[in-house]
This record gives sequence, structure tokens and C-alpha cells, in this order.
Amino acid sequence: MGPHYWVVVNHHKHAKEVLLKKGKIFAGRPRTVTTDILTRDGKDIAFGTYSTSWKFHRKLVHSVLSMFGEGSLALQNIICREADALLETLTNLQGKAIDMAPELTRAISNVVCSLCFNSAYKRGDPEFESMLLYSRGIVDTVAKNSLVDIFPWLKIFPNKDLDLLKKSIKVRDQLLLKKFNEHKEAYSNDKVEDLIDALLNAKHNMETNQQFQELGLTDDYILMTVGDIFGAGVETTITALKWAIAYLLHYPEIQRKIQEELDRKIGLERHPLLSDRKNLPFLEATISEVLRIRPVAPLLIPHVALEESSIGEYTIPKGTRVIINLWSLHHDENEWKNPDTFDPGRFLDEEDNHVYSPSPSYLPFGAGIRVCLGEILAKMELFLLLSWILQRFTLETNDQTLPDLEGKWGVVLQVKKYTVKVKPRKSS
Ligand code: HEM
Ligand code: PLO
Repeated sequence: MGPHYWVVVNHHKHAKEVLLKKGKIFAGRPRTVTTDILTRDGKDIAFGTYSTSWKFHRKLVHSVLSMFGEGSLALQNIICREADALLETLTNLQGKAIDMAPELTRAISNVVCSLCFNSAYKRGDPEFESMLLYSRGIVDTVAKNSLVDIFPWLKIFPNKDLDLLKKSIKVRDQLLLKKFNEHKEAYSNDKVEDLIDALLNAKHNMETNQQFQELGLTDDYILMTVGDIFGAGVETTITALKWAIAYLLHYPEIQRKIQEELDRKIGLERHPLLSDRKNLPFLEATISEVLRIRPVAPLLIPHVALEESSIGEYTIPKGTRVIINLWSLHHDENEWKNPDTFDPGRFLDEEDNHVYSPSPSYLPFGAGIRVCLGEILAKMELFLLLSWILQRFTLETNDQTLPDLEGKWGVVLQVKKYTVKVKPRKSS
């Protein structure tokens, strides 16, 4: 395709060879016109190729996520604070046909905002509205293998998508820079409260290190790392949530089964907590099934062979771009019974007590050296938000109009807009 070799991997054995067995060889990323504009020539984690600075930033983000205590109290408190505000808004909107997306987005954005900037948005905040708008502009135009990414020289011609992308990025950059400057002014090395503090701290501590230049601790790299986590943190989880709700509207009996499980195991006296996850296997299985049937990133992000190698019996020249077709893996008829049917039960053992993957052909977060950095966070958010909503509300379609399940192509597999009626559940 265009001036490069592209290989599309459709079987899980080959996918694992690329991502796990030969993960380091295939850890490169292609440079493309749109991602270069988004990331100032690859100075981020997701679209930046394998390098010392990439490794350093990835490790740093990982440690910040651990500092916030994945699986422990801090993140749970932040997510529950947002879930609580969401329930209050839904209570005020009950009975009306609403698009839940803006409210869900605010909840999810505020979690990543707390992580990145130690701040949160209130309803109607103009900065939040502008964030929604620029993010839409980026998701619709970046990294979707448009012609200009395949034939870069096309960028000399007028291109509406590139114009929208550049305009959106300008707004994003202003927002990031504002947050960055506020943090620089307030910086003190004994107070690390969020991702920007952690990056500034690393810069401060590393200034005397001989490797400093290679570590990429310039303002550009720091801004792009924060932009990545903020962007990935919002767009991915929100997409999965929208898919989950769309499927629950199509399958009310599954929604009812989740609610019965919540009633039986938790009741209405208290809200669910992360420690309840093991006791709510049907909800957990539903989340797994949503991520199977509608993977957020159906082609992952393209990988690049950093040296000559092989996949199965094929020789792969250095520089080949490798697409892992997750859609294919998740819908492989040899691995999944009726792959197009939404059936959370397939992820449960015979007693319906434990969640497991019945097939190795399942990689919603990728695997290996480039595996998603936010997997644990995303799973926490999906579990807490869905359980809090379904404990208190039943979600119904408006006038029998069911959401479209086909999706819309972009850097993530987007859900077309739909409306929902939220009906409070009676206290038992
Ligand atoms: C990469 C899935 C949420 C941060 C990825 C990849 C996938 C993925 C498939 C590409 C792996 C590859 O190219 O091999 C998902 C799904 C999510 C989710 C399904 C939610 C349901 C998040 C969240 C964050 C995040 C919440 C941030 C806090 C990242 C980053 C990368 C990434 C930084 C790039 C990693 C790299 O290239 O080294 N994710 N993700 N993701 N994800 Fe996620
Ligand atoms: C989403 C729009 C933001 O404004 C910028 C951004 C940054 C990181 C990207 C994310 C966007 C889309 C989803 C991506 C994420 C990095 C990892 C994640 C591509 C473009 C996935 C699913 O792989």
C-alpha cells in the first residue's frame, strides 16, 4: 500500500508472535502525516517509535499510574466521586430521552484530569466544551489510514481533514500549555500530585544525568506525553462505555441479569466497590464481551519491523508495517461460537462463577511491549460506572429506536449517537 510493505495479521498465533515473542522487533511505529502533526513528529508514547525517550516516558507514566494506586483507594475514590455526580445528573434527567455521551464523557474526563492535572470540570465549563469539540475533530481525522497517510506527498493539496486536524490541535495545545505553565509556576519537588508534576520532577532530577538529551524531557515531549494520556484516557473508555450501553439496550434481558446480580450481591444500601468485582462475574463477563464484539481499536495501532524478521513462514523485511487485525481475532469462527452474537455467558465457567477467556484469540488491549498503558484503569472505570448506573437505573430505548451497532471508523471504532431513557429502579 503506497510506498511501504504492509502485512495484515489475522490469526492469534501470528498476532502473539508479533506482539509477544518478537515484541521488541515489532515495537516500531510508522510516521504518518496526521500523527506527526498530532505528536510533534512522534514525541509521544502511542505514535512515537521505539527509542530511549519512548521507553523512559512509558515507564514514567506507568509509575504515575501505580502511584495513584491502581487497584487501591486513590483511583477508586476519584472514579466514585465522578460516578456519584453522574447519578445525580441522571436523576435530574430521568424520564427524558437523553444522549448520555456528554455526561459520561465528563465523568471519564474528570478521572483523567485528576490524574494528569489534579483538576476537574463542572457542568457547562467552557473549557470542557471546547475539549469535547477539539477531541471530536482529532478522532475523526487522525491515524485512520487516509490517503494522505499512505501517500504523504498528497499533503501539498488542499485537504479539509488536515485543516480540521490542525485547527483542533491548536485548541488542544493551548489547553495543554495553560495547564503546563500553571504547574511549572507552582512546581516544588516535594509535592508530586499528578502526571505533569511527575514529569517536571523527572526533568529536575535528571538534569545532571549524562543521558538527559536522549531521555526527551523537553517541553515538547512532556506536553505530548500528557496529551496522549489525556486523549487515550478519555476517548477509549468512553467509546467502550457507549458500546456497552448500546448493547444493553439491544439485550434488555442481559441488563436485567446484571441488575439481579447487583441486587443479590450488593443490594441498595451501598454502592459497589472494586472489591465487589469478584462477586459480580456476570457484569465482568459483559464488559469482556463488549470489548470482544466491538473492540475499541480493531486494528490496534500499526507496528513496524525494526529489523528483518519473520511471521509464521513469511519473511518480513525491515520497515514493514504490521497491522494486527483484532476484529478478525475477535470474530474468528474457529475460535468463537456464533461470533456475531452478543453473549456474555461465553466468558463464564460452567457454574457461572468465574470469568475466563474461552479462546486465546482475544486481545482487547493488545499485548507485550506495546500493551495498553491504561488497561487496569479502564477496567476499573467500566466496572464502577456501569455497576453504579445499573444499580440505580434501568436504561431503555426511546420510542423503540435501537442504537446502530455498526459503528463509525476513526482512530477508535466510534458509536453513532443514540438516545436513552433513564428510569430509576424501585428500592426493594
Ligand atoms: C495503546 C486499547 C484505555 C493509554 C492501546 C492499544 C490498544 C488499547 C488496543 C494498542 C496496542 C498496540 O498498538 O499494540 C484500549 C482499550 C481501552 C484503553 C480497549 C479502554 C477500554 C486506555 C486508557 C489509557 C490508555 C484509559 C490511559 C490512561 C494507552 C497508551 C497506549 C495505548 C498510552 C500506547 C502504548 C504504546 O504504544 O506503547 N490501548 N485502551 N488506554 N493505550 Fe489503551
Ligand atoms: C484521541 C483524541 C485526542 O485528542 C488525542 C489522542 C491521543 C491518544 C490516542 C487517542 C487520541 C485515540 C485512541 C488511542 C490514543 C493512544 C492509544 C489509543 C489511539 C487520538 C488506542 C485505542 O490505541
